[in-house]
Order: sequence, then C-alpha cells, then structure tokens
Amino acid sequence: MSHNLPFVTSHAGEDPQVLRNRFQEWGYLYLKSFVDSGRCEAQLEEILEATNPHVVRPQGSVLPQLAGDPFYETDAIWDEVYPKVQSLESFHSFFHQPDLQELMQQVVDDKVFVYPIKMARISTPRKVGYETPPHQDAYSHHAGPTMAGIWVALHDISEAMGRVKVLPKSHLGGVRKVFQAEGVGGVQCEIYPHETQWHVSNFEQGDVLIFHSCTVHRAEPNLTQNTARISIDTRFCDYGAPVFSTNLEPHHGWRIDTLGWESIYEGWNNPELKYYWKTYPNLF
Ligand SMILES: O=C(O)CCC(=O)C(=O)O
Repeated sequence: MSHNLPFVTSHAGEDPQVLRNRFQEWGYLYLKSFVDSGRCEAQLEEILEATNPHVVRPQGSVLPQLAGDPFYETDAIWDEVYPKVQSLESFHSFFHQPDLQELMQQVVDDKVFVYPIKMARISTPRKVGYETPPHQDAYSHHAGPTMAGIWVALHDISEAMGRVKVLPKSHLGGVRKVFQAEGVGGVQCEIYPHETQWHVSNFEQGDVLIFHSCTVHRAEPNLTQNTARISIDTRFCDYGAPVFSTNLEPHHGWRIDTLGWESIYEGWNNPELKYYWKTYPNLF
C-alpha cells in the first residue's frame, strides 16, 4: 500500500547551490508560487479559449470545468482542441521567460537549453485509469541524467483534481524496465516493492515542480465531478547535452496530421522562437 508525504518545499531566491543539492538529494524541486498568478491566469485564459466548448470556465468559477464528455490524450476531443492549444505563441514562449530560464539555469549550473517540445495537460474527470502512469522521462524523452522536466500549475490543484506526484530519490537507481500501460504515454516503469512513499502536495497557482530525468513521477486520477486540471510542462538540459529528435516535434505532432511547426507558427508576432533549436550543437 502506498502513501503520500508532502513535497519538500523550495523557494525562489534560495542559494542556487542549496537548490542543486536538494534536487540531487530528492530528485525534484517544488517551488511555491514561483510564477506570478497574473501570468498563469493569462495563459490559462488563452488555453481555455482553445478548449472551448469542451473545457470552459463559466462566470464565477475559478477552476476549469468539463462541459461535455470526458477525454484524455489521443481521444477525438483532444485531437480537436490540442492543435489550437499548440498554436498559442504564449504557450511556447512561457518557459522562455527570463525568470523561468534563470531557474532552470540554476538547476543545471550552466547555460540552459529549453526543449522545443512543450506540453499542456488536461486531466478531466471520469477518465480514471487513463491518468499518466508512473514513468521516467529519461525513457520517454530518450535523455541523459542532466535533462529535467519543469511543470507549472496554472491554477490551484487540490487532491481530487489529479495532482502530479513523485517517488523521492528514485532517480538514484538509474533507468528502469518499462511495460505497456493504459493512460497518457502508454508505458509504465517498474516500481520496487519497498517504494511505497510518494511526495505530493496540493498545488497553488504558479507552483513549479522540477523533476530529474530518472525521477519516477505520475499523475493521480481526477476524481472530481466536473473540474478539469490544466498544467503545462517542458524539458530542459545543460546547453550542449544531447537532445533526441522526438523532442524537436510539437507534442502529438507525430500522430495529428494538422499539428506541425508551420501551422503552429502561423500568426505568431515574434519570429525569435521559431525553429530556435536548429542551431543547437548536439541533436541526434
Ligand atoms: O501532468 C501530468 O498529468 C503528467 C505530467 C508528467 O508526467 C510529465 O510531465 O512527464
């Protein structure tokens, strides 16, 4: 039987060496209220315009609400709304903002490379069993030990809403065997019998979770009646570390025909982030 303990908490402004040591000790950093609420709200609003009419925020509601049938990644509704989410310039720029880049830089202790692949997660109720199973990003993103994931809560996320949790110190054992599973990503990694204690807390808007490429993490099921959980994430590494080609495609671009960089870039104002990785020195 597994049980949860709260995340070990970090704060913006802590000594970068302290943050790095904590990251290497536990395999993750959980930063409270790192991203300004206004920025999260603005990003959430734009995403909700793209998910309308399936996930909306009715007048008076703070949290996104599922307005019709539940869905998960690869369902027809997902395939309808996700290209619209992926087309948002603000969504692709989010992790390139100076404070987030500086945070990633502190973790890698070097110049940072933010992966082109940017993910939005929409966890709806009534899809129990389809939440992201336990996995390691080293496997999913074909990456080495200096890659990490960065995940941002765009609104408060309570226990019932499908939080993301981590298996503390699981990065210390390297990359594990995987087997097929239901849920986002379709694979699950091995969990050893003694690994029963997970770390998780209720998120507040703007909280940031950073996880080592070998840290096992998973999503909890969304057990609410109608509330959808929306978060965004990407991957990063020290500049020059090898980056595998699948991370250069838009998320789900490999299976949704209309989802490619050309269509994503249509209508963008700032050309700076278009194909910014083309000059990266270590793509494979
Ligand atoms: O947000 C989620 O549901 C899954 C996040 C995750 O597992 C990941 O970013 O690798």
